[in-house]
Amino acid sequence: MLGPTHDGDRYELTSPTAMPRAAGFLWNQKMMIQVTCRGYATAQFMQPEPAKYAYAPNLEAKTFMQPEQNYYAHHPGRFFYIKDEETGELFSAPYEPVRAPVDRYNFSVGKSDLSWTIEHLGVRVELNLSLPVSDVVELWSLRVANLSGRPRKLSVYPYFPIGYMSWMNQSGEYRADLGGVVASCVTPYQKVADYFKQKDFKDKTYFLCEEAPVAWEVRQMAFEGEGGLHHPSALQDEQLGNSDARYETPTAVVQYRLALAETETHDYRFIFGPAFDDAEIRAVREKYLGADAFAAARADYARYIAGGRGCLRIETPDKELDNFVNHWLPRQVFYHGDVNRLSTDPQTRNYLQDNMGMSFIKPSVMRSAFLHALSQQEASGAMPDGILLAEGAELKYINQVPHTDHCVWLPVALKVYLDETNDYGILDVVVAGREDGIALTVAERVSSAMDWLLQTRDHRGLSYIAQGDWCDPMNMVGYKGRGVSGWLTVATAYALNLWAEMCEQRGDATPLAADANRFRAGAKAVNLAANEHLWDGDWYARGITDDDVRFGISRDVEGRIWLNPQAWAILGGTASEEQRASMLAQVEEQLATPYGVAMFAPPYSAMRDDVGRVTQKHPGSAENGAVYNHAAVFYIYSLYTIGESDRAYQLLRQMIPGPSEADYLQRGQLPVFIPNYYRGAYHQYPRTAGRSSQLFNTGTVSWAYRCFIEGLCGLRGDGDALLVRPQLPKEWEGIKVTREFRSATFTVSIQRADVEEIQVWSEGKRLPDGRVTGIAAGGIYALVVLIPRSGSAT
Ligand code: CEZ
Repeated sequence: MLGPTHDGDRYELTSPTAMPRAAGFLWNQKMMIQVTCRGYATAQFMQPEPAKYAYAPNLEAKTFMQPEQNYYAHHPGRFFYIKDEETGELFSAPYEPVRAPVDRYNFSVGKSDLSWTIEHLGVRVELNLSLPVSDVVELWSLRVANLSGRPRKLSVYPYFPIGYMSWMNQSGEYRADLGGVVASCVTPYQKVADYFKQKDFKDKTYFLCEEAPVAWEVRQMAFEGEGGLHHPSALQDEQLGNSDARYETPTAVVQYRLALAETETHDYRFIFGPAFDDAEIRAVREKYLGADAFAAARADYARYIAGGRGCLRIETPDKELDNFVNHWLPRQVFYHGDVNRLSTDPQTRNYLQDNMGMSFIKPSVMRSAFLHALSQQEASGAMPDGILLAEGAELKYINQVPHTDHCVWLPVALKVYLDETNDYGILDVVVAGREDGIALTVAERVSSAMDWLLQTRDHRGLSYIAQGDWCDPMNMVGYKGRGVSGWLTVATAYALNLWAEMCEQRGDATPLAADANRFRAGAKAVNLAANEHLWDGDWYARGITDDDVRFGISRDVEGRIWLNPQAWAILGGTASEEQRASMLAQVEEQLATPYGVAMFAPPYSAMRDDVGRVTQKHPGSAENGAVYNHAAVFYIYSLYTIGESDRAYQLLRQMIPGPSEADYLQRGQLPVFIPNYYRGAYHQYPRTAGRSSQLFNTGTVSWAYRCFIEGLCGLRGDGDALLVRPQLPKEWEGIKVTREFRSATFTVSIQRADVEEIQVWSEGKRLPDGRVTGIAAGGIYALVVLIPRSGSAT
């Protein structure tokens, strides 16, 4: 049903029904498209806000990308009907809208293209979608092959629904001069000011054909008639009706009448996308619509994606894991750092963590993102809820709700960057404030953010939550101004310690030495407060409400134990070894599922108005007790920091769908990305537990990649050295790793041996403390690492 190609850089699904929402996605810096195995598609482009060129059949709300999207017959998609002209039989590729059970089906997800092969009625249909590097254009190729050994007469109809473009003005027609269907609209608005903002929008959608069709249909209603999408009336006639759409829902269907000799094949190419005017459409056609141009654009795009290949290749006993880590995980990290979730105002914590991942892929991108974020710091030291990326961009949606955690992510992201690059010079870079023009160094700005965290605490020393922390929808714990976050309190300790550590790296003689002392002391005080007010006997509480009610504690029937406070109490140095032991046991007992560790349990079944909107989400979905991978990966990372290698690895592996067929079916997702969540509520709703959200926007991936690099493989930068400290799960005898680090290449063989402690060998010499120093750019280093046989390394 599902498997990798020989080198794992593609995944192939051979059933259109087993995992109906399974999808792949492609992007460039201007657009993103997600296409399901059955042909439904969601595409967006930036102008500069996310916009569509293929719409739903009714007015769509503008919102962030949603999890668990529903697909329905009229959902936007890219489809190809094939009709046998001699018998009238019909099927469609990839599978929708006809849903004919086909003889052979293959959906193949690559890193820079998606393709399908469908065989039915003695005909093979091959589809391929790719993108160019820098334009908003879908490049579609279609090959129709005769397999039947006799001459055939077919009609071939690409069907690209355009949908409800606008309630003000929409139309469409076939344009012989441009060689395809062009639909036009006016993006609806009411305020005069919006006219000026929108007048340069790309309000045309084109579907262009390399080869002129014999007929077309541009009016959706005329196409479907009484037959519906399963059996459109227009396809029952010999030829499409050549109609247009005049304030009617436009569509793009064209017809080719194809006579194929016994073994003949025929190739078609199409392009689909938005444009401002005819001139742009003509130019795009000129540039892309031809065999050579397609081939060149695909090769360029493949190179572009390969530019995000990351810094790690592993060979472990688990081949499916290797595929994921070597191909798909860095690709998803790259996607996040490359386009910031196609938002012009990414949430500050997302922006920082998504770019943190770029430290492993293109560190210069992280560097400039970090400076850009700091330029939007407020005079108080606070970080805003979102970082504006485009001229005229505004804080929208969740960014209009005050969250108090954004400063925490500065040292967290910076640490990864500095470990990877040793670019401590960044701390002296002067950043002018966007609003006030005040010039401060990076170090001064991070220190002022840390001071803000220290100040924004209550009389007990706990961090205020306002209307949310990392958990966006936890909006009513502190909306009256008193409630505090248990997670943010311990996360503050972690942030302060991290920053103190970075300051200490600069040496005692620098002005940062004083900051280091202040923040170390601050972290201590925060931890004392956390232990006094939040420790509940076996784990840390999630917070204390405006009305002084502690929650996330053993007395709670719902929302009893939350993962984040435990994970970050480990990171922040809040928990003693004894406390850690009881937390870990409780997490295992109360939060473990076969699909990963839940964010909290039990999920809420009804509104709790001193916690907020999170409790109103469906139990087990999203933040209401799903296996929310971002929270899970914080925990995994924390486990690696305390040498809990087996626990860490087990959870990390559970984050990736498969490799058993049963697991794939339950998750319903291909192992080509990590989704933001898998359904939780494992005990309440086992039928849906494990189901993927299919949403590939998630802060999880930069941390997951980090866990593989620095945790599992134990290859982390530390000052001018590479620190080698692998943490293999106990069932592994050894692995091989290639790690690119500071422009050098390390090939590392990690093996179990009769040793007491980890030994790192290079050119026959044992390296003290497992540190490789004197790394030369361009150098190739072969390391042999011996790790103790009994359980995990110390
Ligand atoms: O958004 C994510 C945020 O992008 O939720 C995380 C948060 O840390 C990320 O920064 C946890 O809350 O508003 C909502 O209810 C949404 O559900 C968001 O919380 C959520 C969406 O899934 C978007 O990805």
